[in-house]
Amino acid sequence: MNYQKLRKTLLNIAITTGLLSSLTTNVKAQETFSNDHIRFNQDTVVEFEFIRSHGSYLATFGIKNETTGVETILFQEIKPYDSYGNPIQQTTDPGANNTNESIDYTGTIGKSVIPGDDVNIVSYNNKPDGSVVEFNFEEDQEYSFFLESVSPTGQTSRKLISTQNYAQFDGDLEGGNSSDRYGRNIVGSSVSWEDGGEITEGNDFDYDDFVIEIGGFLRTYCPPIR
Ligand SMILES: [Ca+2]
Ligand SMILES: [Ca+2]
Ligand SMILES: [Ca+2]
Repeated sequence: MNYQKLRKTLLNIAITTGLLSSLTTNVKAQETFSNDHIRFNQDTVVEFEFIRSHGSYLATFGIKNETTGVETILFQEIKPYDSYGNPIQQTTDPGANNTNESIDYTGTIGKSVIPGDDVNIVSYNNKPDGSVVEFNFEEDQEYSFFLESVSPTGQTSRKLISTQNYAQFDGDLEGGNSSDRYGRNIVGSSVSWEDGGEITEGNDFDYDDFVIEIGGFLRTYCPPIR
């Protein structure tokens, strides 16, 4: 059984590859998870939760396996923001981190943001459908995150990589509850992005343009009931 508080999972894949004897033993993955490197020393499934986006461009967030070159989309916008097409002027707040607020080109799951086509969706009763997906990091491979953003006209397109200063990492993959540098409560690791801004405005480094939370707790198994 899994604990109810298990909101996000860091699961040793050995459990699902037939090593049943390991069910009662937690084998802790050694991971590096930062701007510099994303790497695990064993195959590890990690859950990603989309929190909110606040950029006026159409965003796509994913992972690149730097060893193989394979890219996987985790979440993508299907329109630039929730109220796109609504003639009411957006309230913006340049330079302010608006992650918990509903101004500044808000994007939410199911309205303008959906999971990638090739990822498993993880269902939670208290989470919107599609807001949590899982990804299997292969052992000893180097990964990076990317954020693509395209202007509504398609004229401007850019792709940012998490090894640049456009991504902020806060919290800890297995750290449970904590807060990010803006004082927002987070679970696990939070990665928040500056998307480069509109071509006329440029960067405002508000780091709310695309925000996800990753991991949270090590999955713990109870011994089988006899
Ligand atoms: Ca957007
Ligand atoms: Ca903002
Ligand atoms: Ca921004």
